[in-house]
Amino acid sequence: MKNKITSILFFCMLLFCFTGYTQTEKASTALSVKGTQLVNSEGIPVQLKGISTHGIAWFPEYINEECFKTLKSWNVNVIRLAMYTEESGGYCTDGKKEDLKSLIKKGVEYATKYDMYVIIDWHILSDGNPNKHITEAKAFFDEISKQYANQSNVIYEICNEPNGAVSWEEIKKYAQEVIAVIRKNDANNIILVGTPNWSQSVDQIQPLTEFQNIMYTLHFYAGTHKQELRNTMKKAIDSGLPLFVSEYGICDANGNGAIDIEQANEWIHFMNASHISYIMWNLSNKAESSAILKSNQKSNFTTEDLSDSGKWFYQMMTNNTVIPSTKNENDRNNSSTNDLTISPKMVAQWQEGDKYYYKYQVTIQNNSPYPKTQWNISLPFHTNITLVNGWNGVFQVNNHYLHIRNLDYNAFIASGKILENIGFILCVDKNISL
Ligand code: IDC
Repeated sequence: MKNKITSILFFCMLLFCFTGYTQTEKASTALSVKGTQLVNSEGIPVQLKGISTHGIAWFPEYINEECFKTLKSWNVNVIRLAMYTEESGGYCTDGKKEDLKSLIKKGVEYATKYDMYVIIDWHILSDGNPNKHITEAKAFFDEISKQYANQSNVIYEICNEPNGAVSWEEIKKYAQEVIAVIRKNDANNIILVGTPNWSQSVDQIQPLTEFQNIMYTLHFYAGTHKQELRNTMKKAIDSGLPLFVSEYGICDANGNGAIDIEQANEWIHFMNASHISYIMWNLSNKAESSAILKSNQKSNFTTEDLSDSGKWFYQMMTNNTVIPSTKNENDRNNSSTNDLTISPKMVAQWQEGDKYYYKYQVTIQNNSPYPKTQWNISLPFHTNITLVNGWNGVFQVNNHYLHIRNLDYNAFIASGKILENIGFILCVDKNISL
């Protein structure tokens, strides 16, 4: 009986794993918050993973369509548009408001075109207390939320990182006023609220119970923030707070210094286990270790264009170490999995000795207007897996991922067509802890 329950549980976890699979998550799906979890319109948990721009006033050049397309091909499903409010070029200081808003408009347009979520980030930093520019914030979010009320892929982040002596009570007061303005125009889209101490003190939150679809942000930099902050985060989640990591880096909190891969991976492991969304800082080639680029390339990046943070990010997002060559349009169509809908389905399960076995069938649909002449897909599981058998593909297991690529006879998928009959059997230890 216990075994049966465990195997049903495992079955559910695998299903959950696939249904929450980010590559098939459509940005057109309206999100909402259920308990601590971000869910899609069918109530299925969703994890957003992506990258934040640097300040759009300083690095506007990365808001270009080809760049967003490139990021989408890395499995990015959310882009954060960071608009500083107070620093030089800031929205509330000497920034050109119309130029900044038109960059946001372009960013939302490109993200939408490539079916990604997009966060409009009111990036307070040196201003410390969000109330300092509350009048401008209300006017800005009034205009923006009127514009995007019917676009379910838009998320509003109303104060990046409150800091200094600002308390949760002061942030809450700010949030209540700004959210009330947004909610008059847009009843549903997700709103992210920053927390005290550079969005780390999630233990101080008294939730904004009068509004729906609110999440609270936690930010970390793996070189500085470690197990202690993860413990704080875990406690907050356990107490029922919906958290969203709208900014993290894998270097020091000053955005520079050595990167800490071990801590970075600890964080990713923890956030995946808790189904928390996370967005890396930053999409630029500034000479600082948090920037993911080191060349002047503005899209179609190669491995050589990436900084160490960028290489880690690409590998974390795609499970590949090297970016496939995009020499010509034809190659690009063939190497990206963007346009493929991958549908794995468990068709049988059984137990033998101390192992559980699961048989899957996979279909791959080509949604692009072009034929695919090769394909390469990755399926994530919640635990390390062992492959027992596989057919109609070349299979490779890497920890909890199963990679499958075409054989010669099924490399070709015409536009709009579905490839069937790919399948595999995997097994896991029955003492597996999920
Ligand atoms: C940093 C940028 C740096 C810029 C500075 C402005 O990386 O190039 O000069 O802001 O003050 C944050 C902030 C984010 C910071 C980042 C790194 O949200 O704006 O960016 N960081 O310091 N919180 C923790 C770290």
